[in-house]
Amino acid sequence: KEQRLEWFKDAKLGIFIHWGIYAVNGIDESWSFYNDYISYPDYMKQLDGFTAKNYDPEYWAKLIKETGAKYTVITTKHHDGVALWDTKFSDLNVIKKTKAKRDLITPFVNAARKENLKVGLYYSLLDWSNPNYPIFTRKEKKYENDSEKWDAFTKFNFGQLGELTQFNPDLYWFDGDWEQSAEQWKAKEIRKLLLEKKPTTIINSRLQGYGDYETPEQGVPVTKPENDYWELCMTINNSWGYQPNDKNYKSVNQLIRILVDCISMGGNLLLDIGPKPDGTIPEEQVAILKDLGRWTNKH
Ligand code: JFZ
Repeated sequence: KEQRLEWFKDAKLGIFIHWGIYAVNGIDESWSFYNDYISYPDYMKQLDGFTAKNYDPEYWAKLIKETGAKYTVITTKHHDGVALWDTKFSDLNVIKKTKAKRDLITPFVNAARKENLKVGLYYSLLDWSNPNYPIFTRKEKKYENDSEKWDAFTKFNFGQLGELTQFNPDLYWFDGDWEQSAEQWKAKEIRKLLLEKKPTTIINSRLQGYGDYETPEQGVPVTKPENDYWELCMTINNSWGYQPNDKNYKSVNQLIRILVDCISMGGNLLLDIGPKPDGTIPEEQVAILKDLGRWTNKH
């Protein structure tokens, strides 16, 4: 058994947070413009409505702690390329482009640590907004076979990842790896960089084979996954981000059943919530998390 994965093996429950400008219109995170549901300029107009005015990271951390979760993972940048921390590698960040005007990741990391939670950072490897990234939408490519542009993009990714290492996260949750190969992402080098900075950090599976644990899809796996370390990630309703029209919340009984099924096969549940653009957590989600906590704290 690997020492660095020990806390993860025992964690059982984690809380995932998808927070981004997509919460302003309450539409699909990034995919809405990729799939042409909304134009790119209209998607980016959501920057104006993202205020983080009532963002209370201490409250978030306390609420997460109350669920009985041992770790939490927050989106630092989704496929839309909008960074929630003060990155110097792109102006497309909430400090420069939204009324939030401040780094939203640092206070969350600090608050979570204060509650003794392990902290994970979600980072999308692909960035549909970046001019040096080849793919724009389902229908539109920015370029094909341009190694200079791709090199520039790789430098950009390594630059941003270097910044994320400064948060000293316990876990990296990569996403969007499917659009390129391990060689193109330099997945091996990414892993090396992150472990050099922090030998105990762990990496999810979406790094083209260079991760530490398995992430079964959609639902509870029918049989125990082969990897000793695994995590099921799941939405609290049917959306990753905040979508006010999606009232399809899972019941607490359902969630407890899913959690117990994961635990019985040695895995964790990473349950996702979607805060509003002002930083408040929708009341339905707060109620579910608290109810869940009442159960986990008894068992
Ligand atoms: C990805 C994202 O595209 C999505 O927007 C969200 O952030 C989610 C957590 O991750 O979507 C995926 C990618 C891979 C799987 C499921 C959803 N998968 O392998 O099951």
